[in-house]
Amino acid sequence: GESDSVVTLLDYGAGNVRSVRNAIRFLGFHIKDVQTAEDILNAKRLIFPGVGAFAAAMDVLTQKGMAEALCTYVENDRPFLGICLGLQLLFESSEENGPVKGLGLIPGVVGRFDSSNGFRVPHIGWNALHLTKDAEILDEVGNHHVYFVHSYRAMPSDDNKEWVSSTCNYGDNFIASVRRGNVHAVQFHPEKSGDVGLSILRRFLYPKSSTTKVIACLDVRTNDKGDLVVTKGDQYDVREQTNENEVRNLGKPVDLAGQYYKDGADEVSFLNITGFRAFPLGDLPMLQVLRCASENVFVPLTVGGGIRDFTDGNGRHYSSLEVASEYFRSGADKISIGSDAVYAAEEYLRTGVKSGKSSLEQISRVYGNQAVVVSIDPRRVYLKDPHDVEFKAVKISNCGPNGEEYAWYQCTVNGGREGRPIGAYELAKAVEELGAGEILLNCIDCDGQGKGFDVDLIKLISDAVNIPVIASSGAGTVEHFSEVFTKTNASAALAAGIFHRKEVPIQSVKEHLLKEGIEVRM
Ligand code: 1PR
Repeated sequence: GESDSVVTLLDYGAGNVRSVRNAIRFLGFHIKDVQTAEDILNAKRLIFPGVGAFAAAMDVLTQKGMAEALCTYVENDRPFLGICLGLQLLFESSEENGPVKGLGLIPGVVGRFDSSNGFRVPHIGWNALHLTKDAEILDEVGNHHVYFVHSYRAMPSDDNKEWVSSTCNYGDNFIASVRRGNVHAVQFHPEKSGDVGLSILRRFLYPKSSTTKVIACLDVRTNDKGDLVVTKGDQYDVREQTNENEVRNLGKPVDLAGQYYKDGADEVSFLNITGFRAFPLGDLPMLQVLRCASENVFVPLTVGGGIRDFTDGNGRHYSSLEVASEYFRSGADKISIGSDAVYAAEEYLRTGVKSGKSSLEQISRVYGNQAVVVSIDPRRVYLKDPHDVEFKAVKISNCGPNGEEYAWYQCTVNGGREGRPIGAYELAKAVEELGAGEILLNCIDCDGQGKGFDVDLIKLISDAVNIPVIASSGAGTVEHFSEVFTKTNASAALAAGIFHRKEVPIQSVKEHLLKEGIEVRM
């Protein structure tokens, strides 16, 4: 829509931002200038070209109430690009005419270059970046140089290292860019750094064109002998249709995860599918699996299952934050919450108030939105008339068994065992409000069928929220992957059975997507 090509620009009139405006327009976007603090909070994506002096900038921002709005916007992990002073202002303070307090979002003090080491100050000119972590928007920089004009800089430290995405050497190794989730800032001027600079702006503005992701998912649970195995549901039923009726066993979690990493999976997910019964911290094998897997898997690892407040047999209470912290300490980059998020969303929709107590809110507040995925387990409920229910219903591509042309998607808890009075649409929007950074969108009807994703469901949800949606359930051929990326706004596609059953290697999926013109990481 129109809002997709609008960029909100925070220009507090202290210097030249014409070149930033020209670059944004050159890339095909319209500019909406920030007039009030509200404009910041309502921005779909915000570029903040800090120009002029630190103190003057903070004065203007504070006077206009924009400093607080900027903090809220950044803390909500909304798409943000700070440029030059726009990076420095995120820190605690600056020595420039200082000390002057900054926005205080990143630990550290901005200080003047030390010219005694023969490096002239200001640092004016082209220089190389040393990437320290995946900065996404810097992917095309490689060894190209970018253009710097500054006398002050922030230095990497233990307190801010989770933010630093690149450094640059000019007498000392200062911070050249930071990134956390959707929040980016660069010390250099991309609008003055030639094509590579424009590529940085383009990657920020067109995040969707940044690569789609193919995720391998391992549903794990203990089998009847007590071994933790990789299993796979057939519409969530993991037991073989044999008279032993044993839990399907598709392999060892650590070995398979390592294999999928080697096969090119962009992410690996573990779902502890009986987590709702067994207590994960008691369930040490899951943590052990995670510790071992994370030694050989160097793409983001997500773990879900059983993340909620818990009281064990001796009455010892564990908060969901403690459970999640244990998973993070054991090597998870993200955790996913299923059942507990349904209850939190129901509560929020009932009261309209964010209690701040749900596992989703607690964990995203401490670890950032980008560390929390909400996994939705919906089942399709066919309708003759969309107004038969109070929940969002859609016209479906394939009629129901009695010719129904509509359906709503009822959420379930406890691994699909219990239906709840809330639809996937309502849940997705509620959990986005409550701080979820991503949605893992399963579909019980399609799970394990190999007949394709539920494109109607995925389109409904990926159009309803601004956070990334991972399509899941039903992948059976490489065409199913290109179909879901062309027909919906899913950012990733997750599959299990097709990989566990060794029907289609991950590489073949990616080669097919590339052939279809869909950008993937090869
Ligand atoms: O409710 O917070 O303890 O989380 C439980 C988690 O375990 C949820 O993410 C839920 O989706 C998952 N889960 C629970 N029971 C099952 C089951 O199968 N009995 N897995 C289960 C659901 C979803 C994907 C699956 C895709 C792709 N499976 O993991 O792999 O549907 O499958 P396919 O490509 O083979 O079609 P909580």
